[in-house]
Amino acid sequence: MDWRKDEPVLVAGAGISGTNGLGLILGQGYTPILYDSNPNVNLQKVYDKLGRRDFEVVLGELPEDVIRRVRFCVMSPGIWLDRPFVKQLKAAGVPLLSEISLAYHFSHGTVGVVTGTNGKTTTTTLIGHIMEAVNPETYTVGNIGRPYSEYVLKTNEKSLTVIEMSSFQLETTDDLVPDFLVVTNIRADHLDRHGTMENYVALKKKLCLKMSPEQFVVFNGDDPWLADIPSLTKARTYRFSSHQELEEGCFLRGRMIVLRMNGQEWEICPTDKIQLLGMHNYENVMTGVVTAAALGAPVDIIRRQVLSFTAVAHRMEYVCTKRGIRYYNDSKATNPDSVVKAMEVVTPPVVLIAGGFDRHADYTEMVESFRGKVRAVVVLGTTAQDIDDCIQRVYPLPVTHVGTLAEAVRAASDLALAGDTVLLSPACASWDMYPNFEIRGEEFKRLAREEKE
Ligand code: UMA
Repeated sequence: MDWRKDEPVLVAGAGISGTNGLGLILGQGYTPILYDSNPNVNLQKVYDKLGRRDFEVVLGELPEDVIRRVRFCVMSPGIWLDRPFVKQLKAAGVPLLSEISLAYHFSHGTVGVVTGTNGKTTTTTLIGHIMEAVNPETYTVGNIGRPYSEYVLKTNEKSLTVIEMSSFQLETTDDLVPDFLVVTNIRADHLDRHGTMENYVALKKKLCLKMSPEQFVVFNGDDPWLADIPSLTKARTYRFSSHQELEEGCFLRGRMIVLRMNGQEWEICPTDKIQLLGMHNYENVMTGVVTAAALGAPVDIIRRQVLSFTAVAHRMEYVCTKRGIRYYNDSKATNPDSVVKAMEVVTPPVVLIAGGFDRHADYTEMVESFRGKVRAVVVLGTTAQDIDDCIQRVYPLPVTHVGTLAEAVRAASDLALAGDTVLLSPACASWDMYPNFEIRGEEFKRLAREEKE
């Protein structure tokens, strides 16, 4: 997309994506207009962050004359495309671009995208951790919490950028053709926004459609939603699998992670040497191994980096032990499937803290995974009653309702006995009570650390 520096560009959303997207184009001499539907947005914070205030700001309703003036609109991922102002923009023929697309416009070097439902952050971080040892100019950005716009001007022809992308970001990303694409797995998620599973899956696969034979796609070979990827793309494809040996790709042979590529085979390491727990994490490691190998990383470096890799924050993160009770922060578990994964690795008995923003998820499978592991559940947030109802139907357990995370930690600590684990694994996004899951996780960690010795 080409546009003149004096043509106004609308940047919708004054959060992390919007302010960084705005900062990027402002710094390049373009003419952004910042728009936020929230009339009470803290503009001083935005001005302080950017260190300047020489740009137009529109809050609340978006006036017609602004819609008529703008060349295109940079969309923050949290904005649903069915919002009236978005419909007005579309009707006026204003192109919508994600903040990722905007940043990509200024990018150099190799660019890869990691998407899928679960394991995106761990996989993005692991690919970054392996590739940093090969190429010091490696950046991990995107949904991981580090906006692409903040880093893109540092890139050059030698750099490698690995972008974690959510389905929200993919909705308005059409011109990005990555050098490699990784799709970790598909589970039901964000269906409140995307409507059907088919729409959601199509978003996760859309970037492979324009890729060419010198590029590659890595995908989960055990996931039926992804099986048609080789027929959708001209790019080379590599799979990983925890169920079957593959002719090419990365797979488990017993406990050994094995890489097979270009007719050669290497044993990377046994799973019990990895500092992450659970089959889903072994799958994340296999994804990272095959991606790094396809990028040309030497196997001895891949092995060394896999062995030194530790869990990412807010994902089954050990916090502290108080009165013999272990506290774990899994705030990043924003859907029920992530809680199932937590149940596979947690040491029982567990007192679980769950609940949050309502995305109309089905909790049946999650509650099934509580069997023999969970002693009691503390629920909070908009979904508290739905989770309680599901527990009473599927696997009845004592459930305590609370109003705040502070009350939840207090109640869970009272319910837990020495030797138990208190686990925050909410199954829901945090947006009914917190700006994001990181702040929810930080608060949980602070509260747990304040519990009596
Ligand atoms: N806003 C409007 N109109 C609307 C909706 C929102 O103006 O209709 C405004 C809000 O008033 C607010 C701003 O938009 O001022 C917030 O923008 P945002 O919700 O897009 O959030 P950002 O701060 O830009 O953070 C986003 C991602 N958030 C979402 O996708 C909801 C972050 O992912 C991401 O780390 C960040 O960009 C950098 O790329 C978070 C997330 O929860 C971690 N992601 C979901 C997930 O992982 O499941 C998708």
